[in-house]
Amino acid sequence: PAIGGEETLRTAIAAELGRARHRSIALTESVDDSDLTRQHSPLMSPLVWDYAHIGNQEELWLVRDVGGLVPLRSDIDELYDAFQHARADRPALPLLSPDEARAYVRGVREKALDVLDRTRFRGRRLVAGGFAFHMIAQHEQQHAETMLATHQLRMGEPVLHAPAPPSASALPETTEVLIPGGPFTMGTDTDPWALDNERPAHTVFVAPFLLDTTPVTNAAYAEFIEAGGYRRREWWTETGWAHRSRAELRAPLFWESDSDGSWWRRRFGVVEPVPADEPVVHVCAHEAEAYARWRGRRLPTEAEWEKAARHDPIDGRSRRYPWGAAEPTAEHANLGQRHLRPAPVGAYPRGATPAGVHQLVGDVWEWTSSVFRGYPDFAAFPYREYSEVFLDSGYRVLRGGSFGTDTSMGRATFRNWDHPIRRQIFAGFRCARDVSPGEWA
Ligand code: AVJ
Ligand code: FE
Repeated sequence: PAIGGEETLRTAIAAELGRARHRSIALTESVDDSDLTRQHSPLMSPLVWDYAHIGNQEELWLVRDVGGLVPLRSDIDELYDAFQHARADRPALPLLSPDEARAYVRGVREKALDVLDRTRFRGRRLVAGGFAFHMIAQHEQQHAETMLATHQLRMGEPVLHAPAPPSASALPETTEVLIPGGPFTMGTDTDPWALDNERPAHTVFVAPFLLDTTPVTNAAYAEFIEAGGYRRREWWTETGWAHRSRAELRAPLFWESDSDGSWWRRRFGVVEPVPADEPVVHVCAHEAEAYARWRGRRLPTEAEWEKAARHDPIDGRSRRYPWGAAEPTAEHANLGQRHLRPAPVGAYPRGATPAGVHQLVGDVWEWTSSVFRGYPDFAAFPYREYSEVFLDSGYRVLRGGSFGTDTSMGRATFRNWDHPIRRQIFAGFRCARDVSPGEWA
């Protein structure tokens, strides 16, 4: 930013940190202490671990590294280092109690805000443009989505409440659109919020392809089930079929069928009929691939997804968001835990790309066919454990964010990744296909 903009940036950062804290407090104050310290699934940490871990990362980066201050608690670093203890082992650790964790994160935040007050966003790369503060705000928001997924796994009475998302106001004109072939700029060198794996900007050539204008809906996914999707081996990859058999997959996670064949789902403690026109959520990459093959489709690659979301064929540049440069509002996308569910397809016409691809950002994370790799000349920054240690290890890239993802991660360069078998994340998918010669000429 311009030097005169330092105060503006400082105010914006304080607001972002405040928003993140507001959300993690809401997610932890809605349940009692036993719910905070219990493990709701072996895939997840106890909520109180996420909460203190958020504070610990903020202490490591903002208080100690950026601020050069003495540790508030150096004795607990090891407990909250995600690489020291597997999630399943975390409940047995001598963790801070809920009250101790609250006092700790509050103490860290006070110091971090002092550090913010005297930070100049120049010179050191760690703070240039506000980077370390943006990174920590996004880190807290990422854990807020993880905590939301823990809430979804939690059994018991509903404790989280949110208004219903908007209904469909304008369905896309077509079910698929042609994304023309040619080069585009993937990733970024300049986005002040971009994390290491989104860099550097580089040119990628993408062959022409057809992309669905919406994510796959529950109704469409139910047709796959009714067509024997889970019983017919021919739609599955070899790895996918082996997993489907071992895990006895029969439907998306949290779905149950009635004796009359209708589908119900449990969503944050509420059991409700599966809504036909919402994007399907809580499917793994193998289920997504089997569905796509059944429909004569495939998943898009990560580069295809990003090109559809960013490339402006008129000026040849890459946009920050599918709809352009405007920051995401409630009109653009279902992000930010405003609604505790995906919105029906067609609910966000203002968030569509100029070519007419809807809801690329928000609602559900979208599985891609790409393994999580570093872009050419990837350099870990500021720590290897954010991205580098996960590269080239069979993690699958997911794009676009979900209803549980904060708006600060709604930019179309943002990359998420997980094991292809994971279903507790808010993940769905959309389909793509090659253009046959002569078609769409
Ligand atoms: C980017 C969502 C895969 O939760 O493992 C949180 C984010 N990294 N703390 C994860 C993250 C360090 C990460 N994902
Ligand atoms: Fe973390």
